[in-house]
Amino acid sequence: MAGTTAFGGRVTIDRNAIIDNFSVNGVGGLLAATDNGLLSVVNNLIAGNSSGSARGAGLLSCSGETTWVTNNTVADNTCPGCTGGLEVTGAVGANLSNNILWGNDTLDLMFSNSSTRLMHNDIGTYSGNPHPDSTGNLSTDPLFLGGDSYKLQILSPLRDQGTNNPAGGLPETDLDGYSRVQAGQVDIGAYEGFIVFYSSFEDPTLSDWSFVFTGK
Ligand SMILES: [Ca+2]
Repeated sequence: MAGTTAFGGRVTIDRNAIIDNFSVNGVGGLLAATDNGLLSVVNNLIAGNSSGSARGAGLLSCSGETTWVTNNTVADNTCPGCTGGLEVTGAVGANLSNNILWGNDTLDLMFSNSSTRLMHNDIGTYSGNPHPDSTGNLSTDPLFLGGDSYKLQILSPLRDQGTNNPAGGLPETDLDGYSRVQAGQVDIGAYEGFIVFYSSFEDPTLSDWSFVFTGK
């Protein structure tokens, strides 16, 4: 999917892969804003986007009802000389839950509203003062599968570390359409991992990766 722009009213950005876009003067990935409705950004992969002068991953601006940013993976976006990650701005504090913001240029996340709630995210670096209710956040290598995949390795520290009760509720599926909440607790990021079967049930160290499936 190409870079996305949405404005006004209720805005829902749900289950998109926004990958490898470039803008000279605008944001690289996603630009979404509203001044009179709900802004909901759920289950998206925003990766490898680049901007020459704005934000690599994108900009979310909410001055309407509220903003839910839930179970997204925002990684490896760039912007030479500015923020490669995601900027969240606007008059209403956003609720960011279960997101990965990792490996972006300079800053992974920036926000200015001190009502912004950070709940169970994995964030490399950020700028801003979150709401004191913020809890459960990590700052650790997600252990992506690698190559073109931003799914989690089976031993990722982000497995089962999300909140099952984020603001706005959990989506029913992950980005691939698989049911959310495997193993009783939601994973952080756009993909919910699960194990189809092990190559050897007696070997929990999973030495044989060729028979281990994660997500798909
Ligand atoms: Ca899980």
